[in-house]
Amino acid sequence: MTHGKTKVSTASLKVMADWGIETIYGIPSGTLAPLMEALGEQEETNIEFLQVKHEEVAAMAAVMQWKFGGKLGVCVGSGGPGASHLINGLYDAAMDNTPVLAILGSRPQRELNLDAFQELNQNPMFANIAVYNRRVAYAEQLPKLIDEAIRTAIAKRGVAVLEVPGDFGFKEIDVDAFYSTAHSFRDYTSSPINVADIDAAVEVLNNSKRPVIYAGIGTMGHGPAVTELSRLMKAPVIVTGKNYETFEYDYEALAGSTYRVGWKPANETIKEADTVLFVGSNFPFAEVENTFANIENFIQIDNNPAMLGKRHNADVAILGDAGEAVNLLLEKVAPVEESAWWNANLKNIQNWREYMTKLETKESGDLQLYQVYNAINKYADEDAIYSIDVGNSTQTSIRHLHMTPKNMWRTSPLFATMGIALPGGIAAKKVYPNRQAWNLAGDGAFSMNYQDIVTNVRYDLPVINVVFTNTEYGFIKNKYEDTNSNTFGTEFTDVDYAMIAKAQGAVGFTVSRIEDMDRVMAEAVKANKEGKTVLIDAKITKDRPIPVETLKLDPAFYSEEEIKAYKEKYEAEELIPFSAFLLAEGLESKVAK
Ligand SMILES: Cc1ncc(C[n+]2csc(CCOP(=O)(O)OP(=O)(O)O)c2C)c(N)n1
Ligand SMILES: [Mg+2]
Repeated sequence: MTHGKTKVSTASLKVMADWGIETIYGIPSGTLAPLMEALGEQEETNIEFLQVKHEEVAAMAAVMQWKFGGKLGVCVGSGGPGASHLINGLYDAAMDNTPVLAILGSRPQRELNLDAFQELNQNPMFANIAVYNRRVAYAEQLPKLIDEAIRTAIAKRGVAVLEVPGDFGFKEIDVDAFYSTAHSFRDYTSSPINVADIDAAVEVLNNSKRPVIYAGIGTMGHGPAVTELSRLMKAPVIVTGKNYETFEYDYEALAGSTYRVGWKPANETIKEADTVLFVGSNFPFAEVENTFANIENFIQIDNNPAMLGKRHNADVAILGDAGEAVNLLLEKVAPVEESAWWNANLKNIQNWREYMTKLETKESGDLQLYQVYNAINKYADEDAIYSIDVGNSTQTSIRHLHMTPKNMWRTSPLFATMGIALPGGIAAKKVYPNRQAWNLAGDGAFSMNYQDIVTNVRYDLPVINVVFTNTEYGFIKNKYEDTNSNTFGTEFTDVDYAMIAKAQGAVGFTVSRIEDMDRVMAEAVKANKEGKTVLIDAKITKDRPIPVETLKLDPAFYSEEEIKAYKEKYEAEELIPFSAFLLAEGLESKVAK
């Protein structure tokens, strides 16, 4: 029985609302006219249209919204150029297993395939990444396909793209001619764990002399259990770049992560360990960097069968939830009382921490990035949320932000697109209006999307933006120092980012001396607590953060002069190679002989 008619676009919004969608990010266009009209009416759904200044920001904010624990993000792009502007956000989502819905406008149905203005075959742009990628064929289908796209995105943890011919949304359908499947959605549960696999892992772990736990994103939420297992087995914990908030920064056996965006201890201990317990990780550098070359036993836990053995041949494979598996191991693994391996690791980690602290707590001089973090750590709320860009800020945030499981930190980890952090700040505030949110970005990355500070201001999403201004693409320049004979193309012009913030209605600060950092941060955080979007333009030195993937500290490999030059360049007089700590504990180094 029908009770009247409704517009197809309104019906589609109702389906979205039923799935809990609250916000659509984007820029209006002719091809999106019916959707915009329905959003403007706002009678039957309360879905908000959040207008951004660049569709890339729309896509990135929608994606980061899910990463920060929010509802499914939706972004819209006009047929043609608006759609193609969504690409970087959607590619990040695909590589970071993040559900998102992108709605693309297009020509009205009877104008399709005429090579008309702005018309292009849009679905192939997303064919490489989408788990759902269709064009609506007739108007009445639209609410059903919106539902299908949402369900598929969430179930398959990926990108759903729906192209909608520009006239469809205006058509009318019966009010009871559509439904959403939100109420019947059931997510996958992990498969029950095979006890024989746990026993096989226990056997290996009990016989290992130099175990490490490699804790990937699958361990998120299970920090205490992994820490307990680490203490029980006397195995230091290596984390992956995106998993720092799982552990207390102060955990004495936290070795950080391996490779470039990492810590010294992790890079050293992975070369000396004999057994790795690799939990819920897709560490993408494993094969290319030969991370596990010196490992004798590789035990892997993952809830996805497609991951088992992917990054390294697994001697023992455990399919199932990381938390459950770790708890089963806790019941069965034999406690280790005394361990020279553990002692050497703790001392090595302590040595690294002292070095970090020394840099962070300098009291005067030209501002370096380290002291900016010191001020952030001092003034950040204990449950602060961090949206981090790509560049040195990724590397230095995982070193210098003192995170705990009360924080959240998100970036573009695998696609690693610059420009992600500002949209992430917008999304963080949408998800948690009452939590303090930070956008930490290099000047190059910030320059990609800084037009959208006004979006923070307009929609009352007050974020603390910190721009690390070194007038260069530092992360790339640093790489060129190691690989090229020059650093051509990496420098750029200084810009007054505080003025850019002010021009958009935010509060701007500039700081270039260590002595002023504390005061500026205090003022910025105060203004932010009063509801203002703020920006701190931190004019920092060009000092390169220490490259830990090529440590030049060990006399077994480097001459006295090389070591001296390395220590001087990175102010690292106190750093000691791990091999020395092993030796002091009566252990041989596998690499330095
Ligand atoms: C969209 C995009 N373009 C280029 C790159 C390559 N890239 C990675 S880091 C980086 C430099 C970042 O510079 P900046 O934001 O100034 O930070 P810094 O490293 O100087 O602190 C570049 C160009 C990228 N990851 N993403
Ligand atoms: Mg820079």
